[in-house]
Amino acid sequence: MSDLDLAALTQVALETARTAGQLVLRGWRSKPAVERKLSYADLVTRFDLESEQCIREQLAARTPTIPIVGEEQGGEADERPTWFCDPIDGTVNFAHGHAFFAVSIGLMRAGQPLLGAVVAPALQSEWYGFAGGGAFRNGAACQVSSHESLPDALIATGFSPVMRLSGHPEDNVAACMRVMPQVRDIRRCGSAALDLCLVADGTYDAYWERRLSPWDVAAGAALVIAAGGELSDLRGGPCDPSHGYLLASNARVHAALLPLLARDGAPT
Ligand code: LIP
Repeated sequence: MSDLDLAALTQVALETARTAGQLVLRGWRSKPAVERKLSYADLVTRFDLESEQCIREQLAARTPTIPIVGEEQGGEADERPTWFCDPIDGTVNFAHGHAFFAVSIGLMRAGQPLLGAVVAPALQSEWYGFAGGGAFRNGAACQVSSHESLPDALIATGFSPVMRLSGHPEDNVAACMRVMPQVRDIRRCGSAALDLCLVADGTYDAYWERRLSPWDVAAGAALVIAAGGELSDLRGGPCDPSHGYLLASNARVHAALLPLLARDGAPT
């Protein structure tokens, strides 16, 4: 299989995410034991570890030449196309029995998102697609919304566990306080992968967050591009998923949002 057969590789990512999704669903609402990682807001369960092992075995078997980077076992990315997998994005939700979590598998080359598959088993929903091939939700083609102005916009964001560490200079709360009066409403649902999918299928008009990891955004970022959306960093520059400062939108509200976000200690 050529390593740039994007349609076939999207199918590999989707089938792998479905299998891991079924494994994770068996643990949902089972009150799994949690371990803290960076902080009380950064958790891991045995289902995160088992899901990643399942993903790695499937990808290694079907695409042996493509390196893998994952949230729990890590990995190195170079200029080659590389899989970025998050075994459970939204682990805090999963651990508390909330349905908003997903298995996310994306392929990126040198920071450029190429394709993605995101499976949310408790929501019985899946999103997949690749740049130039379109984006799909549960088998139906989807695209970003057509809202032109902020008062009509539903916007999502999040608060990375890193920033919750005491004394951290960056503050996404101030940005929220600036955005909230300008838009229809804000959502904080706890999974970057799903927030990006909801921009790609037109549910949200935009989503921003700081200090995300490449496995949180690789798949969803590819779907926003495939669905006709816009991606940048918080100053409107090129978005580098390994840097983790991201604004994704329907492209129509992007310019109006940037001035509200490009402050508060954000390096870029
Ligand atoms: C989560 C992100 C979410 C962020 C959470 C957390 P995880 O990733 O997807 O956007 O707000 O704090 O980082 O840790 O569940 O894979």
